[in-house]
Amino acid sequence: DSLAALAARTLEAGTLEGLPDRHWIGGSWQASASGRTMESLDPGSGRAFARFAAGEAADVEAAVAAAEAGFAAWSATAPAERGRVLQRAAQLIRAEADRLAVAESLDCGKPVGEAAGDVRGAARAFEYYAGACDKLQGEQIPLGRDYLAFTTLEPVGVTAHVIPWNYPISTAARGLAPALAAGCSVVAKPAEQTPMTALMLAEILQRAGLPDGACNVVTGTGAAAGAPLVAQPAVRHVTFTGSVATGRTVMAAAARNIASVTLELGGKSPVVVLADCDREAALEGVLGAIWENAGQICSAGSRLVIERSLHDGFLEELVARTRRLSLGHGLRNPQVGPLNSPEQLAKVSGYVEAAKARGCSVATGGNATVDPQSGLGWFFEPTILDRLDPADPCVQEEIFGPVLAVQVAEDAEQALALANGTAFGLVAGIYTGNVDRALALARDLDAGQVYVNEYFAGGIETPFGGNRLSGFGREKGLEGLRAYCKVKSVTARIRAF
Ligand code: TXE
Repeated sequence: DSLAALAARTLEAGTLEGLPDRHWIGGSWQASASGRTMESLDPGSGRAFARFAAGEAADVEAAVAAAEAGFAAWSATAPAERGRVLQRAAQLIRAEADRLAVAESLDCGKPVGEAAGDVRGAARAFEYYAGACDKLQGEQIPLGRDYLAFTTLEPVGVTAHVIPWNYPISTAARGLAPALAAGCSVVAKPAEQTPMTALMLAEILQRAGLPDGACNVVTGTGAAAGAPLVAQPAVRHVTFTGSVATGRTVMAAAARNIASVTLELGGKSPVVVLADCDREAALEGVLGAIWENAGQICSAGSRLVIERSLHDGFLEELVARTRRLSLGHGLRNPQVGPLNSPEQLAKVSGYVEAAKARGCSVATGGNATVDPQSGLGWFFEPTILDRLDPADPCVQEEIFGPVLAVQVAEDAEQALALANGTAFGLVAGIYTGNVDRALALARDLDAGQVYVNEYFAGGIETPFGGNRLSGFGREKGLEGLRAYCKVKSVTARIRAF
């Protein structure tokens, strides 16, 4: 098919023609004020495939100024017309899906089939929020006959979106679509490892009819471009997805301007598998929860919490299926691609080497590796660490790679305690055939979202976000619009005439 053909041509050429190489500011491509550029690296080979602008404070200031002008135009656009623009954006994303997916795979390393799914999800985000533009209604508040009181929802203004490298187009879309739906303008700062699809999306939005400046994208490092962006006084809301450490810095910067923030930080999400589950569904669920995007997912099911009576046979089968996973360059569409960067590979290796040194049981995998076809790239074998202690660093800390930590529970009650036993609270999965246990666990698990009998169930319609160190605020769903709206209440006295 056309996606496979484009992926094969791109793999052969080592790059994709016509990739963006500058910032998108005020409706056009702009070089950095400094003239500096950076290299984009292909994680499957380690080779540079493109250059892009290395943004700094001057570029950020230009983008925020453009966003202020863009806000005036976009917030004055009739809601139904805003909806049409976002709907056209969804159509254009679908029309250009193959190219977006190949660019995403090349930039991130992820299997091109997964990237195609991310692109479909991005189109769906614009479609979903397109329908919300003309439904952002306030309320009428009863104060009796002599008053008329109502609320209006106003866009908060210029919003900043700091995007990580693991799901670049998905994260951009799930932030930009609701912000634009609410009438806000946006400045996005994609991760320096993966700037391509956010830039492509900005140009698509322009073609869909977005006014100049309503969407801007500045590329560059977190320190040089991200930090000045989140510190801009004109930025009224910051949506950040990334590490806990950077989340703290971003929140502190926003606090100086009393700007609001949405923080979607890391996780160490448990998949609780009870003895009464549908074993096949649980096996597939656990596999997908950790091997998708090579485990580089904030909501990865990176811990398997399993009842002892099921453990031995389940693990044996899990290991067998894990060993059968294909590994390779993302553009060949394997089941598992490379890690995104040498830094990420070093982080994952560090955790697993330390676990080995502590004497942890490695049920499968455990080593850094390369693309079997080219001998290149930043790969790590899908790894299962069995019967870990609840205090083990591989249970407590986000590894962000293809490493599954297994914890054994005596019963459902202990499974709940183990599942809740980290500082994170992003996602939890449950596999059980017992309705009471499913509902009790769904109630008691400390997580922003719970999946019952299908990990990653749901979509743009279902709110997503974390508790505790996983952050706060909710993206996706109608909840995801709240961050971009400010409520005004108007109370009028009606005097006799
Ligand atoms: O994250 P950072 P990194 C976790 C994961 C990973 C670790 C480190 O465990 O191993 O974080 O990854 C921008 N002001 N997650 O170093 O620093 C940066 O340019 C403003 C989980 O890549 O958080 C990028 O665009 N912005 C996660 C974005 O922040 C700054 C996804 C994320 O980078 C900045 C990614 C600053 N001072 C990593 N410093 C998830 N929740 O899904 C950096 N940035």
